[in-house]
Amino acid sequence: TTKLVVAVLFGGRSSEHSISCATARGVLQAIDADRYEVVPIGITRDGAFTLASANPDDYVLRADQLPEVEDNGTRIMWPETATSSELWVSGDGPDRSLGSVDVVFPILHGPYGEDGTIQGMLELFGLPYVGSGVLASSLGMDKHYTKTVLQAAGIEVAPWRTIKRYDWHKRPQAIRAMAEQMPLPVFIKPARAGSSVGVGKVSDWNDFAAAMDVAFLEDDHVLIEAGIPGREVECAVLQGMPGHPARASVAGEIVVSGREFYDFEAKYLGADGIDLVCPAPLSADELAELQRLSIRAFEAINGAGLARVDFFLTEEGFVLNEINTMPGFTPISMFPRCWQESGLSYPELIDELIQVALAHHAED
Ligand code: G1L
Repeated sequence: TTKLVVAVLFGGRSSEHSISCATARGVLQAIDADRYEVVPIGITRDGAFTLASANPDDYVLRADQLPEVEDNGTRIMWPETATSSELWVSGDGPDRSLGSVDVVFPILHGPYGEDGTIQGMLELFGLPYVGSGVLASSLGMDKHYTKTVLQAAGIEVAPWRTIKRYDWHKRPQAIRAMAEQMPLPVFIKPARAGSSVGVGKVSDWNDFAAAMDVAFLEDDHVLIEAGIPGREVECAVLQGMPGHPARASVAGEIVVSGREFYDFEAKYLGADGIDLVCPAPLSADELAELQRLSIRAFEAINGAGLARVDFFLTEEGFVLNEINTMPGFTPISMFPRCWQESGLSYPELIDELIQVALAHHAED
């Protein structure tokens, strides 16, 4: 039997270029080499698609040195019609074929990564790919629209207001007065930004304007969100094979001690004061409710492949915080850990995602 060819797409023009490289490292290292052949496609910070190194050790994430896709001069050429899945490479000698690609694993974040644009490109090429399609990817990227859709699906979300940059600059006093109707603390979040960049916690209204200005550096829409007191509990969802329902993992919990909240450094550089606990201590009823809500949220955004759904567990029940269609996916990230605890190892998870992507592509 011949191996399935998996194109792993990573890097890209995003602030999370290095996180993406570190995630690709995990996938390159863990993917079952007896069944899959990897074509590593690195996107440079300038947006060039290159044939990158397949050596996982070239993508180690360290605090003092972040991994990066370097421009080695090669260029990937995509199929010219949706009836071909043959990729070519130029720039390292005569143009040559990389053979037919069976499925693409897009490990990309932020603008041009998980906002649906790469997914749209892959749709145009007719290539099967892992994860959500155009709509869910685009929704998942935007906190305002995600909350709007989930609220319409009957899922409780934290109360929020969305402010446009133009309005903020025109009427900052009125916006502050409106915000002051909410109890403190409030969280200020750019509508579209990855990994907590630009997010601020406001515990004193005198800090409000500065937090808004910081958030507006990341996007021209900013959310003012009520802080929800409660535990931060998460669930990992996997799409089923065609005709089968999505499945939800055991719960994970983020236990913060000594940090204001779970920020970028804490998430990716393993900073002190943050513990990812899995399985999280929940009653059987609480877990069942968490799993039901997570699957409902996944379906409400028309998710495919996978999603991590984050909640606050309050005295009145679960309040959805975020749904992430491209969750942290290194071997030590919450999503793989939740599935590990549910009986699916990291290599099995990668395998499952690829097989589900292929099966659904064959269905349409
Ligand atoms: F392809 C999948 F499975 F859908 C997929 C793609 C990307 C899963 C997880 C991710 N995650 C990332 O790309 C990221 C961790 C680099 C986002 Cl920051």
